[in-house]
Amino acid sequence: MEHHRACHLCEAICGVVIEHDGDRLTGVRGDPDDPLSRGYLCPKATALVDLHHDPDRLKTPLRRTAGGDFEPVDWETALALTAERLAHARRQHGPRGVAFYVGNPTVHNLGALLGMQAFGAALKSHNRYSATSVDQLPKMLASLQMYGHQLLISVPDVDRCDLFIVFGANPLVSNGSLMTAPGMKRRLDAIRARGGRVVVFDPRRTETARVADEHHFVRPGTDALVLFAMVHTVFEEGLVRLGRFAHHVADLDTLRTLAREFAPERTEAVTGVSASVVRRLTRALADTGRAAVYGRMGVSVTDFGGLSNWLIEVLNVLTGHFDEPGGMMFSSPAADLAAVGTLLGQRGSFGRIRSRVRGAPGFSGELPAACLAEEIDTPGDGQVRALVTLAGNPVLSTPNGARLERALPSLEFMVSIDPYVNETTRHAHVILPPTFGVEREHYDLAFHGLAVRNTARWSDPIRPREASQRHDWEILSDLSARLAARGNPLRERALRAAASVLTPARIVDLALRAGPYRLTRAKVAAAPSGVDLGALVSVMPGRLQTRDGMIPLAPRCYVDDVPRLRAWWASAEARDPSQLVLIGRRGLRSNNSWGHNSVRLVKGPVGCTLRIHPDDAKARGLAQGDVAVIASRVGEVRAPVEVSDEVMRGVVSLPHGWGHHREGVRMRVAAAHAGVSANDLTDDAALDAMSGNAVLNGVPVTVTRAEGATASV
Ligand SMILES: Nc1nc2c(c(=O)[nH]1)N[C@H]1C(S)=C(S)[C@@H](COP(=O)(O)OP(=O)(O)OC[C@H]3O[C@@H](n4cnc5c(=O)[nH]c(N)nc54)[C@H](O)[C@@H]3O)O[C@H]1N2
Ligand SMILES: Nc1nc2c(c(=O)[nH]1)N[C@H]1C(S)=C(S)[C@@H](COP(=O)(O)OP(=O)(O)OC[C@H]3O[C@@H](n4cnc5c(=O)[nH]c(N)nc54)[C@H](O)[C@@H]3O)O[C@H]1N2
Ligand code: SF4
Ligand SMILES: [Mo]
Repeated sequence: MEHHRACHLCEAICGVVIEHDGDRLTGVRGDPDDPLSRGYLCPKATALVDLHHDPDRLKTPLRRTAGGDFEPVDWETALALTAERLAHARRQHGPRGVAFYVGNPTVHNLGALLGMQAFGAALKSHNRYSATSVDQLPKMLASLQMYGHQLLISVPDVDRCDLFIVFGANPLVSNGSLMTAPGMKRRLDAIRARGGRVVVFDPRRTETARVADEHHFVRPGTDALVLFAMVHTVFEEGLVRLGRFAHHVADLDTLRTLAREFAPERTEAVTGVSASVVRRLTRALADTGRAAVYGRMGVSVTDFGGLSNWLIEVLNVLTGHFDEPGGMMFSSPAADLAAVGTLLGQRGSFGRIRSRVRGAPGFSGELPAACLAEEIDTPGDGQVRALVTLAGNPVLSTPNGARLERALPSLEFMVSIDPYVNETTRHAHVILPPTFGVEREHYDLAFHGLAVRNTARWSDPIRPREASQRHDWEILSDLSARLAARGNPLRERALRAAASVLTPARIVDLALRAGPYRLTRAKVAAAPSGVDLGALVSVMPGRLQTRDGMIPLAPRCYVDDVPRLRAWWASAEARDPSQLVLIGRRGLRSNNSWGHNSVRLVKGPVGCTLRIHPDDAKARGLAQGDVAVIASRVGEVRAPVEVSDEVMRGVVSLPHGWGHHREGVRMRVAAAHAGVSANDLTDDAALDAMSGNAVLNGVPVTVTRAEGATASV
């Protein structure tokens, strides 16, 4: 039998056809009729099958015993205990005392995405964290500052673009991020086939760089200087082309003044990108009708992620590639999360709250994830004493995860809503495992809104869940009702009744009806491969949400951050040239920290290796297969060495999401391919001070040879 649905493992949301014989999934292939993915599939899709049948995946709630082990308990016991302990912690320690960390899979999970809103409200925590601040926060901040809404996220119209300039993204491996565009190889090939060009700026000659027309090494963390140099060139060479936005932008003169000091001839020594490259590409950008500048993780999680993301938006606006076909456009989703946000008064906010210990800025009610450990291990009023994690693994995914790992056992109570006992959840007192993948219904509320083509697709579950299982949204709404009722049974009953009416399916239906195409859930569900709603269309200035309807080109927070960039620039010029810096790397068969329990995904060459340039290796007496000791301010790990000139001199690359050797982890396949955690090296003290985003790239490290050890790579 065949079951059509969306792959929920990454942002590409590929249409898949799952082959099954009732209870057993037997295979997965790309759905050729899906209007967005058109049959494309990556190797990770096999995890949909493998993890479905994974014997380590939890089906029953677990409770920690006095001896420190876990025992299975029934749902009523687990949920009642959780609600009681959370309410108790809140009473004892106040709204800051209970923290809530929300991980990445939530965005790929309709029920969790919706359920966490109500749960967050019921928990009333003033200590919220998510993977946003180790990822795309600076892009959302730029949207909020310039377009007035954190979810008005511009995406490259790759299918009509003739010059695609990429800063710090590797879509051939990541399959695209803040750019839902399955099959990027095909789409990039198409740009080149129509005579267009692809240009990549990356400290590593990545899989994407290899298929591009041009690749330029850029020193990690220096993109803001390259981008400022491009803005400088736009002004200096008279390349401003505002087109129909000429009367919709503000602060053009402020921007011009700010960019003055960043002549490409001055930035090249530190960035490694020559002035001639900057000038030539800036001219090409301004002179190409359909062009886009796009940036992702590589520019986001650096010391100047905020400035870099702002400057990328600015460049597109300045050169006439904002909201124009082939440029950076906006999707028009059938169910519009941004519109719902506006309706609820949630356009986003910045700097309204500050973290207790170091005063780091909050974004949309969240504090930087890099602050979580110190909020737990620093005594005082407002100290975090209880924690809820939902679909997150911050021990492996946030900077200085080892510090968090040391802090978690001190919590009075911790609950994890998660299908695995992993590096983070093993510290929980209660683990509540939800349904997974094909077991639940699905609609990509977030990713249709980031897609390079407007489509809509509803996925039914393969069968109703077992009576012994709970969906994420059921777990969340149950806990919400118990917490919000505060012991009043009548109230609790009323809240449960409301939740049983306003199910995720019902909410999607309402949002579709209210959306621009006036669809219904039934209409979308009638097309199991999805509904095609056409290419992206221009929507601005109509959808701008800024108060005055203008696009400010120089918002205050960025202007105020320029002196910090200037100071850093001066110090970088004086830098010791032998100092290595660490960057990350994603693998095609790896999915953040939680795909490694699939046998088919971990087989083959070792994933967790340190890549180092031949000259840097030689200077340290390192050869292929040696084990290197990599040390940073916060920690030290050992990894096998791969000597390769694909990384630029002075840069080493280690993937994140590994390090499954930790005691108590119940993921047998992953533990047998443990690797080490890059986030035992990244530094929780190093934030993009302006935005509060984590710094995961450009981390200073030393690398030495581990005596007597070799490894097979
Ligand atoms: N050094 C370094 N660190 C990084 C990055 C990097 O590039 N370099 N990347 C960062 C990025 S971009 C991200 S998004 C973060 C991710 O950071 P996190 O979201 O904290 O971590 P994940 O590895 O995605 O772990 C997801 C967790 O969700 C669970 N899970 C999976 N599916 C479901 C589900 O349907 N429901 C529930 N309840 N749980 C589920 C998994 O078992 C796992 O425990 O990591 C960041 N960390
Ligand atoms: N296979 C696979 N796919 C994934 C994931 C996964 O873990 N595995 N994770 C998913 C998630 S959560 C996300 S957010 C996306 C991320 O999607 P992408 O951002 O496309 O993926 P990355 O591989 O992190 O790409 C970042 C690139 O930036 C480069 N880089 C590092 N530092 C710098 C710098 O300072 N400047 C510049 N210009 N470049 C730099 C790195 O070498 C790398 O090639 O991928 C998603 N897709
Ligand atoms: S690219 Fe791979 S993991 Fe991502 S949605 Fe498509 S099949 Fe799934
Ligand atoms: Mo991410």
